[in-house]
Amino acid sequence: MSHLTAFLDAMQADAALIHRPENLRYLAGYTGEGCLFICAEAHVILTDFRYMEQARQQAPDWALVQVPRGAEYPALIAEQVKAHGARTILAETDYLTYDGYQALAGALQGAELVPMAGLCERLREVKDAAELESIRRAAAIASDAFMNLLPRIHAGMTEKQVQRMLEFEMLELGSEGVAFETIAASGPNGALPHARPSDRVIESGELLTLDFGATVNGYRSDMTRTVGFGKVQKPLREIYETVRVAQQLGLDALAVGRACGDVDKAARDYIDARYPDSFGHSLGHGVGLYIHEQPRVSSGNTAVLRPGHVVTVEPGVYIPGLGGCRIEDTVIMTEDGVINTIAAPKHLIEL
Ligand SMILES: [Mn+2]
Repeated sequence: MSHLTAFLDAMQADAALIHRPENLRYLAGYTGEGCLFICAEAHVILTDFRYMEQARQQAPDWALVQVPRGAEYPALIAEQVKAHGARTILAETDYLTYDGYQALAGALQGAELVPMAGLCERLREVKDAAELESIRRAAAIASDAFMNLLPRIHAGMTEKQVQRMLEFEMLELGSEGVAFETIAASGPNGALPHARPSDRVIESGELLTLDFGATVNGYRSDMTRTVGFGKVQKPLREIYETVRVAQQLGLDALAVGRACGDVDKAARDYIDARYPDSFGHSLGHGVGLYIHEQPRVSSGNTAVLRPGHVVTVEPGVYIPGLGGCRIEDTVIMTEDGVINTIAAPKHLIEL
């Protein structure tokens, strides 16, 4: 079933308007600007001159409406609504700006805008074969880039230098861009889970946490590896080993039918017993067209893992003043078990 067919099946309104770029891509395969109008008897891309030819090529089954220079989208959307007699129209009220919503509501006299409530995002949770292939390719690029990076980095380099090398390598291997802002956190910066790469010089004896991903066909991968330089200090080695074991416990806990919260707990209990209050974020999250999407692998989440879910497993330990460690894989849930898309090793590598 196509994404659009599934959307129409789930759509409990006369029509829907789609504005999020990722959802335009998901439903229409179209990567330009504009919006979608969808109802039972029509599906339409509204865009301007700059994207008409692109829309024709990427979405040959969709009707096209060109928004003329100087014209406003709401008036043309209102024409579609009127032409198809729609009374209730789903809209991405969690994405539209206040001004955009007001303009739309003003133009749609006699029709009612209804919050979409994450409908597209719920459909996107379970990936089909083509989506999984894109994620696997993105994961392979990131993992290969990391392995190519290892022989080329050393103590004395800055976090930013490592970041640039890693991102260049991913682009060389075919990534469309980075999946999100690369994290490169060395020494005490490792205690900040989302540290931004700085001009700090990496020293011997320290750990460096690299959290990064590649993008293929708009689909992302997510991985984290922590590497050591020289002979890593003993307290940091102990942290590393704790995180490594916890990450494996998390991976081992993954199973179709299991609640996400139970997977989080499997890794969290192990860390909490050794480093209380040092693992302050969720174990993982869904990955797809967004780097963070459903399902959340977090404490107490009763949502159940299903075939086609793609989730990360990424425990960490963060000790202010000392440093930290995180290890992360992106995995695919299938009927026959779990596929780990990240091949890079997880023992402590000392460069
Ligand atoms: Mn992640």
